[in-house]
Amino acid sequence: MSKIVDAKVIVTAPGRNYVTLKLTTDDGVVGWGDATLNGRELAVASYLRDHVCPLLLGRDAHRIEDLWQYLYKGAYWRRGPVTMTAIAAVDIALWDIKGKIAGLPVYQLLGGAARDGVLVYAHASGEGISELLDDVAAHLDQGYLAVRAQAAVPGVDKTYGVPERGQNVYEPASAAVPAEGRWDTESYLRFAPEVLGAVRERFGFDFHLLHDVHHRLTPIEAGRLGRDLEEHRMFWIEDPTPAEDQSAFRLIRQHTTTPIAVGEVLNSIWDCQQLITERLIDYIRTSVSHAGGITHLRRIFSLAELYGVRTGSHGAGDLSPVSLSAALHVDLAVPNFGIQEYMGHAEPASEVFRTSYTFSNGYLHPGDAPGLGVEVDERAATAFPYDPRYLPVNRRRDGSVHDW
Ligand code: GCO
Ligand code: MG
Repeated sequence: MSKIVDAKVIVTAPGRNYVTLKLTTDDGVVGWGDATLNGRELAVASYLRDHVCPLLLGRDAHRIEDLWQYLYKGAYWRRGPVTMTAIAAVDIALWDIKGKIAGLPVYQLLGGAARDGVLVYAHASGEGISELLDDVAAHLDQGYLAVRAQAAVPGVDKTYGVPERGQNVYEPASAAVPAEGRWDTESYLRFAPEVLGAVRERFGFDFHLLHDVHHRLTPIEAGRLGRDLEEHRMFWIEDPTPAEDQSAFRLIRQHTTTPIAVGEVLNSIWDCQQLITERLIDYIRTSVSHAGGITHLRRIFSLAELYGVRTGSHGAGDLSPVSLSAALHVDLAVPNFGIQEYMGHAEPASEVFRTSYTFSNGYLHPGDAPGLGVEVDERAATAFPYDPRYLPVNRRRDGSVHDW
């Protein structure tokens, strides 16, 4: 038995806000978990501090499955991003502890490496097509084998996926309320095939090309986009329609063979049950930190395996390096791995999070340090106090709210 004797929540903003859970056992082992939920950080911090941390003290850190069931079923209120992010943070920290006690990297506890490295895709973007092409070229030069391409839609201010120059975040600087942008579906539907076609024309087909629609379309619009992109041989289009309407994907499927990826806003196996069991998607993108941790993510991925759906975990910069590392351990071990998103983290994140994953020739490897291989510098963290920030809100030309 390794008793949990301390549970602490750390909120820090080195480049952006991150919520980190620190669990300590009576034998002095420390485990780290990511509890960051972009734009709702303090809700998860409170859920942990006020309702979860006190329940952990005195319990055996080795009983990961039992603690997962206890926090999930014991709360009575189920699923949802806040609850599942909090449970994930505990779960990830417990796997970190188990690995450290065993003296093994977490992927070894999950069955060992099923591949030599984790194929990742990078983010390329531009205000216009030529700027995007330069960015794609830069990523291919760095050795990436898969690139996501996003460009600003003409006539639409603030397109998703196009950060301010030189920045690595998709949200505006600190603000007490979210910025509001305009959205126009018709402009986007005309522009997207042109942009992705320009990328293929310039760089050919010898790398994987991805695109994130970010929940903006109706099913029939998504079907049309997928069909228009077929000649560009996309690796996937992501979140073509809002993910919660699972049966909508049937309609998209009837119209296109472009592969579909969904799941970054889903939090449990039940949220994607229909998508997977009816084979409505090709890649499931649930993240380790928003879908109940390593324990629950593995369950989702196992269900997906049964139906031929591959994994494509969310890995945006608003998931902390603890999350990315946990994802890499899972990616290395699961049989139906597809690809891993890798956006990197805006500095000065590396002053707080010391990581051991490495990038080489388009692949990441989590490293062989015991546990997850990420350590958090608590002293450095205190220099970066919480900084309120929000994802933007989208409005259509008539002023009504559209999905961001
Ligand atoms: C992605 C995502 C992100 C989300 C962000 C929200 O595919 O990486 O869509 O960019 O918008 O994680 O917090
Ligand atoms: Mg996305």
